[in-house]
Amino acid sequence: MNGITIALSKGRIFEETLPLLAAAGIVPAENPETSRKLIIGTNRPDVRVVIVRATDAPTYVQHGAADLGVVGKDVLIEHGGAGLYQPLDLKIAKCRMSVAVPAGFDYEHAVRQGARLKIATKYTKIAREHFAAKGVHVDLIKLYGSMELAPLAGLSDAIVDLVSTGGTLKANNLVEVEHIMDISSRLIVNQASLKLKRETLGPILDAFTQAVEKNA
Ligand code: PRT
Ligand code: MG
Repeated sequence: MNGITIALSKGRIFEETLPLLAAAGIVPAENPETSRKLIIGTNRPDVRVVIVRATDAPTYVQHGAADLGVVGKDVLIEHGGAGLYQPLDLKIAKCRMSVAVPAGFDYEHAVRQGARLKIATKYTKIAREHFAAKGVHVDLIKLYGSMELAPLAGLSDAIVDLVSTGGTLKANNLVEVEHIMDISSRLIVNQASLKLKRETLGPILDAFTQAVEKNA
């Protein structure tokens, strides 16, 4: 296929990518929130969007099933980024990766004491590197969602999770005790597509770059 396939997850990434696509003259024909279609056409006959799980976007682009994708830095780090060209921080879907504990748990004290901490997270790579760099011994417990529940149910001492407004932590009586890194979404491009489809991809990448600069 000579056209361009763009991998997007529905929700905040789809919503926040729309203005960037518009800047490149691309308008999806349907909204994935209301349509059940997984392949969505656009106003351009040579451009389509595939709707993927957020964590699957790097896989689609890596294997060339999509030429372009938009993915959170969190997902990209956990995936590893092999075979992906990462030309641009889109500065959308911003949040931060943090350590959080139940209110009342003295995290600093536990760390100073050299306690072995149980950490529940979906982001095992980021968590492992963070605690290794601090020299803190941890047992990582891999979860796939609702990390906030883990310390409340007695599964872990702390969690490593994404925070944006802080509302979810607050509602569950958890407090942020450490900021690991700022997160935003990145454009990812299949390395072969970049060479073979340069004529079509080039102007799209340029339009994205200009739109991001304008938003800064
Ligand atoms: O939801 P699903 O299981 O389908 O997949 P997903 O969670 O991977 O996808 P999605 O669309 O929810 O997130 C896609 C990307 O958005 C993530 O990879 C992040 O890079 C980015 N992003 C930005 C966020 C948030 N902000 C965010 N707040 N992803 C998740 N959250 C969650 C967080 O995990 C926590 O449960 O929202 C909750 C906290 O929000 P606040 O506002 O209460 O602090
Ligand atoms: Mg989610």
